[in-house]
Amino acid sequence: MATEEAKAHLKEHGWVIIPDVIPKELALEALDGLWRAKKAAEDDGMPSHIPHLDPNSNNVRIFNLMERDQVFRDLVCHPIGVEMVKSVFGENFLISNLSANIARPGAASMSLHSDQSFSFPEPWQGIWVMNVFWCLTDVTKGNGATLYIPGSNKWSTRADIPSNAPELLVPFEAKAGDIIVMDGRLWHTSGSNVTKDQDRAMLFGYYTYPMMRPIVNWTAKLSKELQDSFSPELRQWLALDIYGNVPILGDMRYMSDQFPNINVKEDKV
Ligand SMILES: O=C(O)CCC(=O)C(=O)O
Repeated sequence: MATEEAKAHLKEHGWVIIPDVIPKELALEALDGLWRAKKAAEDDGMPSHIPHLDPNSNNVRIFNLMERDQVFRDLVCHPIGVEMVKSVFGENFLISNLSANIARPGAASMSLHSDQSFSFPEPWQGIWVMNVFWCLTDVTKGNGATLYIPGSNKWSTRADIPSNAPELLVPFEAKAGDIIVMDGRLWHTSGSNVTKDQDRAMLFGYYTYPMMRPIVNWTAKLSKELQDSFSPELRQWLALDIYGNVPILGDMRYMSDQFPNINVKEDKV
């Protein structure tokens, strides 16, 4: 179970690191799965270097992990990650994407961004995006830890980004098996891997408030056989059923219950 302190830290600072969520052996198993997924993606003709994201191919990007291995489906549904997401969104949310970045020696920073700014127009007055980053290796400043700007979860428009933003970046250092939970408004970038021989691998679960259309159209992407194997809960989190966007904010009581003291006269027909 996640602690109340972790939830309060996330709410105030826009991030929290929760240590030892999974054993290191499982992190290693997921890392092996990532390399298998990279090979499978290449066999499907999908590149692992995305030039508009990363300056060079030492950042290895792997997408569509929901379909690749049970270990990834287990991690994106992990009770502690889900509990943290629910602590912000409430009971309803969607899984929007599940991808990974292995920063190999020589990897360099992508853009400074907040994940919410990619998919939601400003002003960002609420939290509509959440990330759970799974550390599959130890993550250090030297091997390319994600860099973030403290306090940037309070910025609501691009005009709030100071001109010296890169000088304000600090690394999220963590161990294999830890998770870093981030509010989608926190501005961050990938760090440079300046080591000679250490890979830094992270898996990214991207969750949204249920009004947002997922980045991946899971209905189109995942095989019918795989979809049919999912629990009702996972089907709901992937918006696989008929209603992807269930209204949850309104007051749907009958008007007579909403305004019990008002006697509305019915017109005679
Ligand atoms: O690899 C990282 O450290 C961060 C990646 C990231 O922020 C992204 O892909 O949006």
